[in-house]
Amino acid sequence: MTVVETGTAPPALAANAAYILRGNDIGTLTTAAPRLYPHLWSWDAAFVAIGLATVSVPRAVAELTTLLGAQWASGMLPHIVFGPDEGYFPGPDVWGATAPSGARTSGICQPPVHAIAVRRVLDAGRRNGGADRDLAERFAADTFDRWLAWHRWLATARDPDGRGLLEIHHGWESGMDNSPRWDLAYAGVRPGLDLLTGRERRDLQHVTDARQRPTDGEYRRYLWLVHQMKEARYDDVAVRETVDFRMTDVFMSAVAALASDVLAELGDEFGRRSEADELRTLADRFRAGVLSTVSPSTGLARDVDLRTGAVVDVPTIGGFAPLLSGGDAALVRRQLDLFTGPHWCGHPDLRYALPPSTAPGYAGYSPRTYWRGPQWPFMNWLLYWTLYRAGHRDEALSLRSEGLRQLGDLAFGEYYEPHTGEALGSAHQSWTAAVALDWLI
Ligand code: 9YW
Repeated sequence: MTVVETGTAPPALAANAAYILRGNDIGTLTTAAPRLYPHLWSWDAAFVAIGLATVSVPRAVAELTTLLGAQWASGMLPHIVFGPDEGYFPGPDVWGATAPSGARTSGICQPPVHAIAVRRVLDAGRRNGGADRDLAERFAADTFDRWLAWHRWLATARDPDGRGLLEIHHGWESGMDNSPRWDLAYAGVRPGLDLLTGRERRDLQHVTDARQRPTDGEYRRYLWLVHQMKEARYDDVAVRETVDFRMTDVFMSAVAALASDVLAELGDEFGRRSEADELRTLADRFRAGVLSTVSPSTGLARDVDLRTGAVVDVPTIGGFAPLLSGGDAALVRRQLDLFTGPHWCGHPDLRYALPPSTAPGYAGYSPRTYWRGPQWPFMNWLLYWTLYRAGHRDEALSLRSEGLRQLGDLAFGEYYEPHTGEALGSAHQSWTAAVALDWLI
C-alpha cells in the first residue's frame, strides 16, 4: 500500500468505508444511499461491486447478480432495481415496469460501466485464490453473454444508425441528472400534465438545503418524460418516436467504448473470440463517434439535440469523454492539459485538485448544486482508473491522492463543494465508500 495523505489514517478510512457499505447492505443489494436512495442504481452497483470486491468477492458477485436479475428481455439493464423500501419518489408505482424475473424496475438505463466491475471482481478473486478465484471466474464466464446482450442492446436500440453516439431519453440516463448539458433539451420539454403537485418529493427530506437538488420545475419535466415513456410501453422504437427528450450522450458513448474494450478482453480470456471481435468493433465505433463531436476551439466533446440538431457547447465534465475512450493521442494530451490546468482541477480556488462537474468559470456554475459544479468521488475514481490503464500514471495517481484527501472527513458524501471541501447531498453514499476502498486496498 502506498502512503497517501488523507488527514485520516488509511486503515481508519478503509474500515469506515467498509462499515458504510455493510450498513447500506439490505441482503441482496446495497442501497445507493441509506435514506435518499433506498434502492439499487445501475451504475452505482458497478462501483459498489468494485469496492465490495476488496472485502468480499462473494458479496460483490451478489451485487452484480441482483442487477443482472433485473435485466430486461431486450438486454437493457434498468437504471433502478427497486428494493422493498417505499421511500423514494418516483417509485415503482410511477414507473410501472417489471423485469421478466418479476423485479420491479425503472424503465430507462444508465452508463454501461459494468464490465469494469466484472474485471475488478475477477482480478480480486484471482488475487485471493481458492474459492474466491473459482467463484469470480465462474461468475465472469457464466454472465459474459448477459453483459454482451446489454452492450448489443445499447448499440442497436440507442445507436440504430451506427454513428457511434448513444441516444438518451432522460437526463437521468446520463447519470448527470441536472447537468447544464441538458438545459437546452429540457427547455424544450413542456409537460402536458403536472405530475408533481400533490406528490411528495422525498429527496428534499434528506438534504439540508433544497438548493443542493434539482428544482420542482426540473422535476416536473423529469416526471413528464417518464409518463411519455410509460405511455409508449417502454418500447424502444415507440419511445424514440414520441419522447420530448432525445440527446446524444457523449460521455455515455465513451463509457460504452471503454467498457466494450474491457468486455472484449474478458471475452478473449474465456475463448469467446468472435464476440470479443464484435465488442472491439463496437468500441471503435463509439470511440470514433466521441471524437467526431470534439469542438476544435474548446477541445471538449459535445452532445447533440437530435430533435433540433443543436450542438451543446457547455464546459462540463462530460466534455472530457475522450479521456475515457481515447483514440487520438494529441487530443488526449490536449484534454489532459486542460483537465489539470487552471480552468479545471488546477483552478486556484479549489480545495482539492479534482474535477468539478461543471467548469468554475462558466456562468451557470453552481458549486453546491448537484451536477452543476460539485465534485463527485466516483467520477474521480472512474477517471483515475481509466487514465492509469491508458498509461497516464501521474494524472491518475494525483486523482487518487487528492480523492483520498477529500474523503478523509469520513462523511462519504454524495458530492463535494469544490472550494470548501464540504460534503453535500446524501451522507454515507455507497459508491463514495466503495471507491475509497478500491483506492486503499
Ligand atoms: C436521482 C444514485 C443516483 C446516481 C445518479 C445521480 C443521482 C438519482 O443518484 O440520481 O434521484 O436523481 O445523479 O448518477 O446513479 O446514486
